[in-house]
Amino acid sequence: MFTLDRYGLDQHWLTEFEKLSPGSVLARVVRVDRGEFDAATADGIVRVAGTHTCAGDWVALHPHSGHTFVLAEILPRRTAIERASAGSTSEIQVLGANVDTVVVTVASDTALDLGRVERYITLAWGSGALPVVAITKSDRGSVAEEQVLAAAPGVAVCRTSALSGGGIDALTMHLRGTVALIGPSGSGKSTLGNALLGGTAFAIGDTREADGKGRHTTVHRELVPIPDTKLILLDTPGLRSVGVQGSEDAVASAFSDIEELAALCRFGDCAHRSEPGCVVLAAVHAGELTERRLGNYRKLLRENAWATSRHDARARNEKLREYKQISKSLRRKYAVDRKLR
Ligand SMILES: Nc1nc2c(ncn2[C@@H]2O[C@H](COP(=O)(O)OP(=O)(O)OP(=O)(O)O)[C@@H](O)[C@H]2O)c(=O)[nH]1
Ligand SMILES: [Mg+2]
Ligand SMILES: [Zn+2]
Repeated sequence: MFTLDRYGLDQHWLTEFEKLSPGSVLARVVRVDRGEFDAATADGIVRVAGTHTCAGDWVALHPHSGHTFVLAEILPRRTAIERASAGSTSEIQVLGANVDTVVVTVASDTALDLGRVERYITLAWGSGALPVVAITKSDRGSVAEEQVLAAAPGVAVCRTSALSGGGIDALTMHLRGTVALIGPSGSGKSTLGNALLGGTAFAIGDTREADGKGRHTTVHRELVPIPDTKLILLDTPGLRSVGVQGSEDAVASAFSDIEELAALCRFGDCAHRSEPGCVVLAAVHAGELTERRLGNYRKLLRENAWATSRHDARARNEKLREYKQISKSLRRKYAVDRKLR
């Protein structure tokens, strides 16, 4: 039987839904296309017209003519994976909503890019979900696991092979609720998703031998329940860029080792550049912290601050436009009033 339990329905969502006006239908967004989306309801998957939803959202739908539905409301998100999109716009893109675990895939068959791992981990912490690293394709090479561990303090790191099935059970032990797979194109997200599902729900691409880059096979974010478990997978397309935005806390969580050291520096406002009694620099000199990681920490903090100010500036501009609009219409009204007088 089809039930919403398979899509993670719990008391929280029932309570939120009950606050809404009666007559609507509770559903979870499983896949979004332009202006439309598929949603799971208690009676099965339905196609809905509506925008601004994201895979994983819980929504209220209004029955429309025939068997179609329209979006009535998006229930407040418990977590959201958000990135600052590339380019000059200050848009924030939601990659997944109401996710409990974020699996960051790091492929064994491509050069290890620790800076990129740190970005994904920051994105994951910022979502409010718990990050886990899956080192994929372990049958095709090995990455320096201790380097990955150092780049992701406090995060479980599992070595997996979808080909041999190795490490899949160990990874499953770290998963809870809705599980988003994020990572570069070609890093094996969809293949890992299929291994976790024990079937083939997600399309798999091949890797260009020349540069090891993926082909951007997955184009939709899609939610699929794992049979006989409480887990729901969210496969996502590989990202070309991962802009960090919105929360200093996310950077602090991703670099908790540096934050802990910084708390011990002699000066409260230590910039860890050349200050005496700097514990962060001492760790670098002792070889306990890499210069690279410290540099990336600074970079992500800067980037985060910049994205936040850009976003605030946009919000200010919108407000300003609104005021201008109001004062324009007021002026017009007064002009009319004067003429009438
Ligand atoms: N040998 C081996 N190959 C794997 C493994 N996992 C993935 N691959 C291969 O890696 C390539 C890319 O895998 P995908 O699962 O499509 O990668 P993806 O991360 O979903 O990529 P996008 O959808 O483009 O973001 C495919 O050719 C897979 O067969 C693995 O565990 N072992
Ligand atoms: Mg894919
Ligand atoms: Zn310092």
